[in-house]
Amino acid sequence: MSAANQQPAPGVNRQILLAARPVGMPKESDFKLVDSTVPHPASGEALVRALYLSVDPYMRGRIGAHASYAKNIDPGEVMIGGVVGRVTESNDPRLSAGDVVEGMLGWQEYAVASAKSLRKIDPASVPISTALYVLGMPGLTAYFGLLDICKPQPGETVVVSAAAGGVGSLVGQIARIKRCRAVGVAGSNGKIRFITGELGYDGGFNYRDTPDYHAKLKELCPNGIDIYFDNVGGEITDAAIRLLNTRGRISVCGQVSEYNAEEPQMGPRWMGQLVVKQARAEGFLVHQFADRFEDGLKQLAAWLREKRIKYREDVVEGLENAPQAFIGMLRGENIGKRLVKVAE
Ligand code: NAP
Ligand code: FER
Repeated sequence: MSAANQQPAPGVNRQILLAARPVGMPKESDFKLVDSTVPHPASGEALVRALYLSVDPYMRGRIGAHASYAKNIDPGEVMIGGVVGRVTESNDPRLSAGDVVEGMLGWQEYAVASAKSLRKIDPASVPISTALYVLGMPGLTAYFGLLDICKPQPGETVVVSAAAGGVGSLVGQIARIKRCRAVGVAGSNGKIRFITGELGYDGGFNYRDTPDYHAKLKELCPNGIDIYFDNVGGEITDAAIRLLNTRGRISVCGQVSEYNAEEPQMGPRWMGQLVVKQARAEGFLVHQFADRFEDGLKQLAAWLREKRIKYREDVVEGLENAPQAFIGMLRGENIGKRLVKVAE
């Protein structure tokens, strides 16, 4: 059902709630679409009508049973998530009706939020959806996760997993801007064509039809791996670590291959590789760089303007299709950043 152009009934706020904590891969029945009433902004707040919402892997952690880096969503609560929307009513001098803003407003058509928690977007200078991608959380993740954690040097080889997804698409391009060789791992031949043909990755392979990841990476990285940007964990990571060069760096951005696992996954114990290679693996959360987001966004916007960064959005239409869009992203359906278009 496509409802992107459908006007909501006046006063009705359609919302998607978590219905049940998923076990393993989430199912559509773990979510519930409900009608609620449109809230009113109090002093210092604005009412925002959602235009795009983002579905991201971190949400799997937030709806799960285990404690994460932030409070989990309980069944009955509105799904969290980043949204770009239009202010329809404001009770704060910083915002006016008609302004386009980005904020953590959740999977719903309308939300109130404090004006200070909303970031104003200039729709004249960039497509508004970029606030959820290149010029938003995933862009900043690629930027700081590669540049700060790994400090790439010209001529180095950078391997990226989930290379055709939102973050991974950008990491390879930033590596190329820093004059590194970029090699990507992704889950289909179409994804490999996308990263090598359109994004400028130097090489890549489809892990779903490659029997020996280590042999393939060795072929694609004849000088070894200096930087591994890890989005997935599991066997791809095991193979990359074996090829790490002395003083190699691993940016542990995510472990999406494990997000639906009910039990901890056991793999080869590779910590010894860090010893003998005098290498470093460092995890990060993008918000640890919040005080430098403005610098990151300025640089990403410049690269976008100069067409040194290309991006693809994978847009699903209709709020009611957000659960399916989210589940499909976890399954690897998306090429580029998956978004949901809620309204024109
Ligand atoms: P994304 O890459 O656009 O989408 C997730 C991708 O994961 C899918 O397209 C799929 O691509 C891949 N995947 C799913 N199951 C997999 C498996 N078993 N093995 C290998 N690949 C699998 O998502 P994103 O938003 O850009 O996020 C990418 C990573 O960054 C995630 O790990 C996320 O948690 C992390 N992240 C971290 C931070 C932070 O602050 N640390 C912030 C944002 C994102 P394939 O077809 O290639 O399998
Ligand atoms: C954040 C820190 C990390 C955040 C998202 C993430 C939405 C994502 C983590 C992951 O995908 O593992 O503040 O805000």
